Formats: sequence, structure tokens, C-alpha cells
Amino acid sequence: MNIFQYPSRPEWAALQQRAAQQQSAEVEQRVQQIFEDVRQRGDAALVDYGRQFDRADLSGAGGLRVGPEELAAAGAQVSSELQAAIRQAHANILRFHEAQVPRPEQVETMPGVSCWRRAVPVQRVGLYIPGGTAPLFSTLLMLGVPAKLAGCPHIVLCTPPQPDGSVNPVILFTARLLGIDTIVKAGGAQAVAALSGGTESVPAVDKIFGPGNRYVTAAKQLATRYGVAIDMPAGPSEILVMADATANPAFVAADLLSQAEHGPDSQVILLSDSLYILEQTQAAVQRQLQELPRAEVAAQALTESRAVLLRDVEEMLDFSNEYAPEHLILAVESPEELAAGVTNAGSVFLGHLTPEAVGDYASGTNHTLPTNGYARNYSGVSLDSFLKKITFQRLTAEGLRNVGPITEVMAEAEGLRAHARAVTLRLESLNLEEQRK
Ligand code: HSO
Ligand code: ZN
Repeated sequence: MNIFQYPSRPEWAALQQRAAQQQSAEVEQRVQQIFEDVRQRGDAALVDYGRQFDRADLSGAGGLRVGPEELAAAGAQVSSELQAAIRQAHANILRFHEAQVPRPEQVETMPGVSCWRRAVPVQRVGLYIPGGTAPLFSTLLMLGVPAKLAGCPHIVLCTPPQPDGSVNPVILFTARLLGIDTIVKAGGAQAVAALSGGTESVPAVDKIFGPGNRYVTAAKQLATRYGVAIDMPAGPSEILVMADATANPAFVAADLLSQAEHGPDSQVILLSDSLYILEQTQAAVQRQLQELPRAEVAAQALTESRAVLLRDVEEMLDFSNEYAPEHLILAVESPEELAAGVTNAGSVFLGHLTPEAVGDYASGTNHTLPTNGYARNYSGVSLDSFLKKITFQRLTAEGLRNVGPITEVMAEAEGLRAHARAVTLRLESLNLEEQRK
């Protein structure tokens, strides 16, 4: 991790740069082929890709779906300690998201003109959970809890099989806890393709959620062209830590490494107004790195990371708001004050005792967050991501008399005569009725 001392403001942009996300034409082309194949051949294509990419034979009857016995048996393979931890995390995440349930809103904008809005769940959602080196059952909690809470009637979970054709038991245990029982053994772009158009075993969905590699990301993008929505544009994970002289270098180092170990392209930025803290943290990172099972991945990520010495906390705040990090840790003496000034960030962690890791797993907030600078214009996943809001209205005769003439004038001014007439005819009929009385 290189230390940059007092860069001038024009020099900040280079330090805030993210590794260029290569949208390789090759990946896109491959994903396009997979889409076409899955759309044409359905399950047969999924079975072939399972053999090719996951080395799993799913060709038997019902082979692409997790059966009730497999689902029920998963718990026995999960330690009671982990089960209890997942249950408590589930309860915390549920509590936090329950507070997001929208209140009914009804407004009478003019006498007799009632307008209201109702939140309705997205009817069919697909949750994608990667397998591979780190099967993220925590991400299933983060997506499954708000999906269930929103009341989405059809939830399809896609996750790649292990070579023996089974699905990671912790993922299954978590799915069962959530009450999700439509589980498809498919990963990669082919899973996204299946969710976006449906196959014999995979119901088509309206919106796809979840992280993934370059292929999955490209596939989600392609799915939007078929009229399917996605949670947000995804990029490599990132963290920015602001540390003042009161920070504990060992804590800060651990936080930086917890992000770095996610992937070789994770980005880590440390800001401080104390050179001592930067140097101590740098040393602590090197020490702690040795002890990590994923040291190689983290070391790779650290090559693109930066430690920046700035004049004061105001400069740190400006730098961070320009960068718009996915995760922001305020390892400073008075974090509340600083937090009030945060304008661009996915999720913020205040003080020396609040590691990002607790938000990743168990405190209650959602860990599906905007990366790649999208914290400037996107929020993380929340209950809202699984809801649509439908507006309703109803006019009484008085309401039509109140708002009708305004509409007529405006419609005429836009040259839209039929709009005006839709009001005029009704007003005339009201007047006739009145005269008859
Ligand atoms: N920090 C990751 C989420 C995660 N961490 C899952 C551990 N498991 C992306 O924000
Ligand atoms: Zn994490």
C-alpha cells in the first residue's frame, strides 16, 4: 500500500481512480451465445453448462432443482453454532428491514380529488448466489429477507452446484430458514439467462438480484434488454477508511484487509491526517496479511490500494465524497459530526468499534451496496428494491368540477384536444344531470 503525502486537489482524481472495468467484447459475445442457447434449448442447455462449468451431472429427472429431501437434510450438515449465528443475523436483518415498510398514504389534493399509493411486491424475483471459493450465504440473507418481507409471491434462487450435484448445505439451510423452496442448481450467465426467459425447470422472473463475476454481471445487463430489471450495476467491492490520530492501526488494517480478501480487484483506500497512523497501519497490514488464508487475493488487491495523507478531516470528507465509496468507515474521535457531512457512500460505519464486517453479516443493514462510484446516484438494496408503488385516484362530482377545468386549460395549451374532451364530456353530463333535478 503506497503512501501519498498531501496531494493537491487536482491530483486527487488520479488517486480516486478505480481500475478500468474492462467490458470485454469477448465476454459479452459469449454471454449472448449462452442466452440464445438457454432460450432455445432450455433445461438441456443448463444441464450441458452444468457439466462444462460446474463439472456436475444434473441430467436425471428433476436434476436441476433441489428436492424437498435435499433441502430438509441440509441442516444436519451445519454446526449448531453456525445455525444459531445465522438465526440471530436473520432476526436482526428482519428487524432493520421491517422498519422500512411503507406507511399507507392517502391525500385529498383538492376537495373531492383523492389520490393514494399502494406498495405492491415485484411478483417474481430471482436471487443469484454465487458458489465457488466463497459461497456467500450471507448474501442470501440480505436478498431473501427483504424479498419475503415485501411479500414477493414467487422467489427463485439460483446457485451453482458442487461437482457431486449437491448445493452448499449452508446456502440450503439459509434458504429453508427464509422459506425459499424454489432452488435451481445453475450458476453463471446461464442461470441469469434462464431466469430472464424461463425454462422447463426455471420460472421466468421480473427482477434479478445478486452479485457475480464478469459473466454474471454482463448477463444481468443483457437481461435488461429482455425487459427484466436488475438490482444495480455491480462492480468490485471497495472500502474507504478515514482515520484520525485516535484510530487503532491494527483495527484499521483488519478492516482494510476484510475488503481486500474479497477479490483481487477489490479496492481499498485509507485517508488520514496523521502520517504516523498511515505508517503504523501499513505495517499492521503487512503483519496481518501473512495470517490470512486468502493472503494471495488480498495482496493482489492491495497493489491497487492507496494510503493518502491529507491536512484535516474536512479534506478527508471532501475526498471521500468525491470517491463515493461502497463502504465508509469513520475511525475518528467524533464520527457523528463527520457522518452528517457524508453525501456519497453506500453504507457508513461510525467509530472505532464498528467494523464493516458486522454490516456484512449480522448488524441488520443490507450489504448489497452500490460500487464503482454508483453511490453518487444509487442506494443499496432495501425493502424498496422488492416493491413497486402503484398510484390510485378517484374523483367525486365535486372533485371533477375542481380539477377538470384546470386539466382542460392545460390540455388545450398542449394541443391535446382528446385529453380536454375526456373532461369536458363528463362536466357537461354533470351539468345536464343537475338541470334535470
Ligand atoms: N463486503 C461484501 C459482502 C460480504 N462480505 C459477504 C462477507 N460476505 C460486499 O459488500
Ligand atoms: Zn465483506
